[in-house]
Amino acid sequence: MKTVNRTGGQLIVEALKANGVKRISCVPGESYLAVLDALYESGIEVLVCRQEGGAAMMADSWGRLTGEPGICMVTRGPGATNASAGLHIARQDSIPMILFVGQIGRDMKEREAFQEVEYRRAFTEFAKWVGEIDDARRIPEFVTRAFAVATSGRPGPVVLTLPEDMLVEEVEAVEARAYMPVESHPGKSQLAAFEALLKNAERPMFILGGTRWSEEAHADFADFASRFKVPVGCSFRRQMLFDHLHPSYAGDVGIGINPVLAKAVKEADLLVLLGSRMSEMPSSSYTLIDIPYPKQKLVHIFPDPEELGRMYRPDLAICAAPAEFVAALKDLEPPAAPIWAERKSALHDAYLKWSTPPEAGPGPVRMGPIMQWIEENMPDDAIFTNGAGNYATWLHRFHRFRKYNTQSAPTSGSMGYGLPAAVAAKQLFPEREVVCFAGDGCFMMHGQEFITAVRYGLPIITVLVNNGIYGTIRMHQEREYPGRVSATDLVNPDFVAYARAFGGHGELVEKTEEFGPAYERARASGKPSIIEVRLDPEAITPARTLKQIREKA
Ligand SMILES: Cc1ncc(C[n+]2csc(CCOP(=O)(O)OP(=O)(O)O)c2C)c(N)n1
Repeated sequence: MKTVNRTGGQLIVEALKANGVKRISCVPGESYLAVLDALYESGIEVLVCRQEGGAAMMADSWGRLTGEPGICMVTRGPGATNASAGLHIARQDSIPMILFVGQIGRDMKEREAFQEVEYRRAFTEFAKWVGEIDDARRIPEFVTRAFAVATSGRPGPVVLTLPEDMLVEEVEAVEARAYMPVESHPGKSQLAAFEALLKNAERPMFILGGTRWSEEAHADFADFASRFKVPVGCSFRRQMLFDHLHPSYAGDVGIGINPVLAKAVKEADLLVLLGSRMSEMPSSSYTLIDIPYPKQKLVHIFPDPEELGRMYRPDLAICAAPAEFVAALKDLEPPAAPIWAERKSALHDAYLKWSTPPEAGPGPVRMGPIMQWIEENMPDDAIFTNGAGNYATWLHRFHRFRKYNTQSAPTSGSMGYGLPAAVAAKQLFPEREVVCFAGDGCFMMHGQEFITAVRYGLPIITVLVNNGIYGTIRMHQEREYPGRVSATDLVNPDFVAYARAFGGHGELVEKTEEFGPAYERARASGKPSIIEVRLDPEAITPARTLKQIREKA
C-alpha cells in the first residue's frame, strides 16, 4: 500500500480531496490551525462564515442538494455547540454531512481544559457517529468511514474531532482513497409482492419523501405515475420530489394539509411510503395512519431497516434507497385500464384549487398576489429555501415546485435555516436563481450570513416577510391563551438599511403592487438582496386572521 509522510492537518485535507470534496464551510479556531494551513492552496474552496450554526446549515444544504456529505469545520466548545443547530437539522432530515471539530490536546483531557467537551457524550443523539482521531496514522480510515456512515442507509451527520496536537504530528500513513457508496436494492420477490398489492388496490396513494433521490429517479417516478395513473403526494418540505403540475400530483402532505388530501390518505386502501419516515408533521401528528397497525395496506420503502416497522407495521417492507426502488419500477407493466385514473384526476383538481393563491387579505400588502407574481416570473429551476414560521406556508402551499433540487428547507422546523441554505445553494448552482423566504424572526437568527453572500458574490434574493411578531407562536398563543400576548412581539431593524450596510441591495414593499418591480430591481442589481415585505400581522395564515383565531378560541 502506498504511504505518505504528512502532518495530521495535511492528511485530513488529502482525505477530503480523495473523497471529491470541493468546498467546505467554517468558522476558524486556534484548535485546528494545522488543517487551515493545509487548506491553503489545496484547491478546496473555503466559505468563511460568521457563526457556526450558519456554517453547519450551509454544509447541510450542500448535502441536501448533492447527496454527498457537506463538510463543515469548527472549533471546540462554543464553536461545536453553535454548530449543533445544523447537526440537529441534518439528523432529523437524513442529510449526509461531516462536521470536523478542533479538539483540545490529548495530554489535557479530563481536566475540563479550555473549551473541553467530550463530544462522544455530547453529540451522540445529534449524530450518526461521533469519532475522535487520536492517532494521525488512522486519519484515512476515520475519514473514509465518516463518508460511508454519513451516506449509507438513512443518511445523517457524522462528527469527527481532531485533537490539536494530533494535527501537527508528522506520521507515515496510507494514502487516502474515496469511500465506496453502499447501495440497497429491492429484491425480485419484493417487487412481485408490490406489483400484486398495487394491482389489487382500489384506492392507492403514494407519498414521496426522505433523501437518497436523484434527478433521474425524479424523472423516472414521474414516468411511472403517468403510466400507472396513481395519485402522488409529497411529504412535508420534500415537495420538489414531484412536479406539481403533473396530472398525478395530489399535494403537500405537511403542516396544514388540504383536508381533501388528508381524507384521501386516510381512505386509501394501499399506501406506499416511498422514502418518507412519515413522522409527526407529515402524518398530521400521527393521525393519518394508525400506529402500530395501519388501516390502509402499507408498503414502506426506506433505506434503513431500523425505520421499517418502527411506528407503522407495514404489509410489505422494502429496505432500499428511493432512487434504487424507482429504477426497479421501470420493469412493471400497468394494468390495461387502471381504475384509479378518476380518483387521481379528482385529487389533482383539488390540489390545483387548494394551491391557487387568495386575492384578498388584511392590509395593503397581500401575499396571495405576491405568490401569483412569483409563480409567473420564476424559472422552473429556481431554488427556494426557508426556515420556520407561518410565512413559509405561502411558499409551501402556493409555489408549484416543478423540478428536482429546487427546495432546501428543514423538515426539523429550524428557524434561521433559509439564509445559510440559500448561500450554499447559490455557491453550488451559480447559474440558477436562489430565493430565500424568511420571516423577521427567522431571518435574524442567522442574518449575519448575509455578509457571507456579499463576500463571495452570491446574489441570492431574500423575501423577508416582516409582520413584527414571532407569528407562528402568536397564532398558537391566541388559540390557547386568547388576548394574552406574551413574548411574541418583535422590534426590528430597518432591513433595507441592513442590506445596504452589508453591501447588498435592499427594497421595501408596503403595497402589493410594489413587489414585482422591487423584485426586478433586486434581480437586476446582481447583488445579494433583501426585499422586505411589510405584512399586516393579522394576515397570519392564508385563510384566517389573528382576530378570527382569537375570537374562535
Ligand atoms: C431555532 C428555533 N427557535 C424557535 C422555534 C419556535 N418557532 C417556530 S416558528 C417561530 C416564529 C417564527 O417567526 P417569524 O420568522 O417572524 O415568522 P412568522 O411566523 O411571523 O411568519 C418560532 C419562535 C423554532 N422552530 N426554531
